[in-house]
Amino acid sequence: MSLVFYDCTPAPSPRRARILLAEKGIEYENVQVDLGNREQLGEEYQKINPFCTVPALKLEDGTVLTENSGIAAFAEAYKPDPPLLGSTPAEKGLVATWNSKVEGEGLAAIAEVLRNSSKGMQDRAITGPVNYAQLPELAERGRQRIENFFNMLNVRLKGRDFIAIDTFSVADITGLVVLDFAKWIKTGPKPEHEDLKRWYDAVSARPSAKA
Ligand SMILES: N[C@@H](CCC(=O)N[C@@H](CS)C(=O)NCC(=O)O)C(=O)O
Repeated sequence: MSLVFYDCTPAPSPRRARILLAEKGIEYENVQVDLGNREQLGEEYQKINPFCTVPALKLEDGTVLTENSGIAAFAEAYKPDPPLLGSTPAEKGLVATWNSKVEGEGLAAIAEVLRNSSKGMQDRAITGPVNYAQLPELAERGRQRIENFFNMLNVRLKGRDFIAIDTFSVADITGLVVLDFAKWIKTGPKPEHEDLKRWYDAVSARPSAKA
């Protein structure tokens, strides 16, 4: 039995895992879950992932991993090269720190905007089996947060090729997905964010970015 990856190609969260698996050269069977038709909330998919989200990765022994962090931890142990979570203790700490920052301040801010403002997500402000109403103020706040995030990341990237450490890591994967996801809410780096744009052009050119 091979690995089975539950995916929805246009969505940002499964793309994070696809890029990571591509960097590692890990192969899998791809199963699409139609988020547009709310297939993630259906009985069949809930049997696989009761949290109703993608990505999910089913391992050869039937274990299902339902979080990007878990998929990354599995992949690093399953195929250690190239390391994407850092090699030394300090590197591992830095990668976890920056990945969490990019996820919490970048990805979450954009999701806050989209989920609290788009018509198609009216009762879906938070993922999962329970419906939550939109809070328009969170959408407004998310827009402020993402602009501050771009400023912060531009400062971090001054004189650096990668976000967390001296080599490409999962923090760069999350960052790349955040910048592309920002296009969904029609924002992105400003002309003055030269370091952020230099880094974005370089990571976007990696073959895995197409995964
Ligand atoms: N913590 C999860 C979050 C996954 C997530 O939020 N996925 C979104 C797609 S980007 C989803 O499944 N949405 C389903 C929904 O909106 O109901 C991870 O990153 O692994």
